[in-house]
Amino acid sequence: MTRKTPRVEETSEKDLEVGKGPKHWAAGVPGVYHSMVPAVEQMGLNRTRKTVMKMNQKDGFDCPSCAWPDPHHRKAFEFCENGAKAVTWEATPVLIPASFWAEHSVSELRDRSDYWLGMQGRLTEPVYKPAGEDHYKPVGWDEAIRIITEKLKGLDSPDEAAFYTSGRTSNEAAFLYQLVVRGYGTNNLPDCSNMCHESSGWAMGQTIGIGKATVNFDDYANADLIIIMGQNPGTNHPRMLTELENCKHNGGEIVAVNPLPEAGLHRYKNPQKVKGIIGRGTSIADQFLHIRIGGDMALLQAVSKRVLDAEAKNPGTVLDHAFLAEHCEGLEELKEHLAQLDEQAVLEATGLRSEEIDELAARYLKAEKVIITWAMGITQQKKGVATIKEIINLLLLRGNMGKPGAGASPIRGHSNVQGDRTMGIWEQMPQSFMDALGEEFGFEPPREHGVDAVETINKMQEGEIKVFMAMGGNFVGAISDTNAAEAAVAGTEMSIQVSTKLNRSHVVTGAEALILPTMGRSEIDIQESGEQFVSVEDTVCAVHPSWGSVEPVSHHLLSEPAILSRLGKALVGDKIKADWDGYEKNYDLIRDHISRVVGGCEDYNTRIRQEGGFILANGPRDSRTFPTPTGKAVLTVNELEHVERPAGTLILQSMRSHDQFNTTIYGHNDRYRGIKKGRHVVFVNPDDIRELGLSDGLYVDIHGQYQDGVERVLRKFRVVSYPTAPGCAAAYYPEANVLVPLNHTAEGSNTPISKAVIVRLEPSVDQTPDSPARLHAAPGAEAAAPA
Ligand SMILES: Nc1nc2c(c(=O)[nH]1)N[C@H]1C(S)=C(S)[C@@H](COP(=O)(O)OP(=O)(O)OC[C@H]3O[C@@H](n4cnc5c(=O)[nH]c(N)nc54)[C@H](O)[C@@H]3O)O[C@H]1N2
Ligand SMILES: Nc1nc2c(c(=O)[nH]1)N[C@H]1C(S)=C(S)[C@@H](COP(=O)(O)OP(=O)(O)OC[C@H]3O[C@@H](n4cnc5c(=O)[nH]c(N)nc54)[C@H](O)[C@@H]3O)O[C@H]1N2
Ligand SMILES: [Mo]
Repeated sequence: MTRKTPRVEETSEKDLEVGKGPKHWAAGVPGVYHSMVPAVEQMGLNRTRKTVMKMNQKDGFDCPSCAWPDPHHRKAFEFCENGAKAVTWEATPVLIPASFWAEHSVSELRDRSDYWLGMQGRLTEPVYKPAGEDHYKPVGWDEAIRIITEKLKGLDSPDEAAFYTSGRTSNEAAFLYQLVVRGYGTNNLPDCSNMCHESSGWAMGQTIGIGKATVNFDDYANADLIIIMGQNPGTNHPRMLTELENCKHNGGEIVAVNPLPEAGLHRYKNPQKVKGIIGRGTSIADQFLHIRIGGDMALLQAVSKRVLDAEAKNPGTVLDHAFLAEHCEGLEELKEHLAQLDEQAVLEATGLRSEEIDELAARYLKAEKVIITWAMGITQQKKGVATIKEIINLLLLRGNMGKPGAGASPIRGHSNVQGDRTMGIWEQMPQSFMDALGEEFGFEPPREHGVDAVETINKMQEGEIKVFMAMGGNFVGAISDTNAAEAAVAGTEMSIQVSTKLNRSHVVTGAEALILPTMGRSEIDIQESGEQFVSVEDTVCAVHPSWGSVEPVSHHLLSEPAILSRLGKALVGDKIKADWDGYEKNYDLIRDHISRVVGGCEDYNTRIRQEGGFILANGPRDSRTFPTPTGKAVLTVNELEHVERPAGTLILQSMRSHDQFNTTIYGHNDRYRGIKKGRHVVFVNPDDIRELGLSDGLYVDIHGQYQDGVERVLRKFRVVSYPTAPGCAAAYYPEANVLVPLNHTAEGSNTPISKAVIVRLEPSVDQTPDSPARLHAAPGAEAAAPA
């Protein structure tokens, strides 16, 4: 079954094709077709049947793509095009052969693209790169664990190591990981969430007492109004479109707020229905607000002000007075603050007309049940935390929380990023969690907070973090300021990656480096006590089991819990009361601990086995109880600020194409935006193209304008004339990370501001399409294609 020599062409941007602007519909026949062809081609019919069709089924595995929840009544095909891509990429029977490591030096691999690296196939054996050498070489599992343990035990302090987690890690692995790390003695547990929904966690924690969505799955279809802000569900949460369609069928309205007219927000053809396949599909957004980047805070304040003005005109009829009196505080301060709101400043910040804001306010006032959803367009902003607090303000004013069809709904990214946090993957877990952990395992956990993602790079730069371990993910590829980050990692003494496939973080390494290959979620996990399952939590707090369904690609692989049991035994051993050998044999033993340590997870082993799992309790959603210090939800006052754009510059956001999962590049097309065979593009509004003296199709160098003396530039990106909001440009992540300064982070959450970087576009010296594109330079050097 194994094809050992992948046919992968290195990327070249010379064949780039640009179509006619954004598509107006998403999914439909092309969606299903596009997903099945590569699956069958790469895995064969049998493996495709066992993977794609087992995804999100009750006896199957949780789709490893996004965190969108599953419906109660599941169809035979409970997957989307991008879920199929994710599982094909993971379950591919293409393996990296043992000869690979001798054939390719690490420095040679550093010149390869993320796409090429990922397409080499699955990692199957642990490999080690000694200091001073340029090749990884195979090592046994025992030897790998010994090398890591020796290094960690030799550090002056456990705080000289950092332990990253990406959001695919299961609850069982996450719980074990934080136990190993805290047992070792540090809270240095940065995670992908630091770069993702951290702003949501902070804003919601401070206002309603919990950093999670206050809605259930059924609420989407039952809302009168759903406002979608800074999110592109057609690409990143495609199954959400079904619920939006259901909402519309039930008479609900949908408003999209986005600087880009994204395909799925406009028209949707449901691939699950014959009507969707042949018909025109459902038109999704009733109103589209073409907002300027970073303008959401102003928009939300302006809508809240209109709500308060309506109340002043007809006292007693607009606000939910009973709810506000019983459950909220801060109303008077908010009223006073918004009375001063300057409409001119709002129009400038949003780029919208007053009438458009009036229309949104009218829709909000008409609706009895409102959900506001959001994702990276809101969180990865300087004012991300404040903007989400304004979302909460607007919802609270009319009691849109803790009742059916209403609530706040951050839509998480990675499939288990929320569960990882619940299990203790956070550098700042509350002391109550530490108490429970210490009690359960008979030790004193470290109490001081650890470092987040950005602080990890800062401390590497200062030489204070010397060892970096990652449970999945691609930290150097995902974090901002690529060149600085790569130099920082290259300056460490050891880096360790637990991974399924190769990526940038395996080739930009510490002096010593290890790769520990692991099983993916689609694979059957057999241990001494029998077949194991793991569990995950989705974006609406539903916790459910996930059973692998295909043979692992190699029997040398260990599961994540097995790797961690072995590391825990060697590194922490009997310093704490833990049955390290037992955890690997039987994951129920890990879940027993989770029952006793993690709030809301009591009787975990029983409840996870109920059909469909269980839903974690959530005070604001279930009973309008707000676990804040005063027991009330807090309406907050936030000073308005918008992104300044000096003359001659643009505000650049970095986003995902339709053919990628974060730093994993599946292919080079962005179908809904009309881009084919390339990624080095910058989308610019036609008026800005004219004003800046550029032209559609011109190659430009994108210069970052952050004033800290560091030159940040991406060379030779093609200008694509596109209906992005005036003054706003867009390019793809991770390439654009070169332009995001490390310390350019959101206030309060320290999340990199990936959605608003000020840039200047200069025509490239070389305007020929056929010079090879090279994105990655040596760590520390300017990342550039040949000039
Ligand atoms: N297929 C696929 N699925 C994924 C992922 C993937 O890479 N591929 N990634 C997963 C992860 S980890 C995450 S976090 C989610 C990400 O899901 P999204 O947040 O949808 O991802 P982005 O592509 O970053 O899109 C951000 C959206 O915000 C808009 N935006 C940018 N700036 C602003 C602004 O100032 N205001 C407003 N209102 N909008 C703005 C952009 O135009 C874009 O539509 O998706 C998850 N699902
Ligand atoms: N400029 C810019 N930067 C961004 C963003 C942006 O919008 N713009 N988005 C940010 C966001 S929202 C996020 S979440 C981060 C993402 O940051 P990460 O989560 O670190 O990155 P991914 O690309 O999702 O990680 C992919 C790698 O995970 C490994 N992997 C896949 N499945 C498994 C598994 O089952 N087990 C293990 N152990 N490994 C596995 C594979 O080796 C794969 O190469 O990036 C952030 N960075
Ligand atoms: Mo994310």
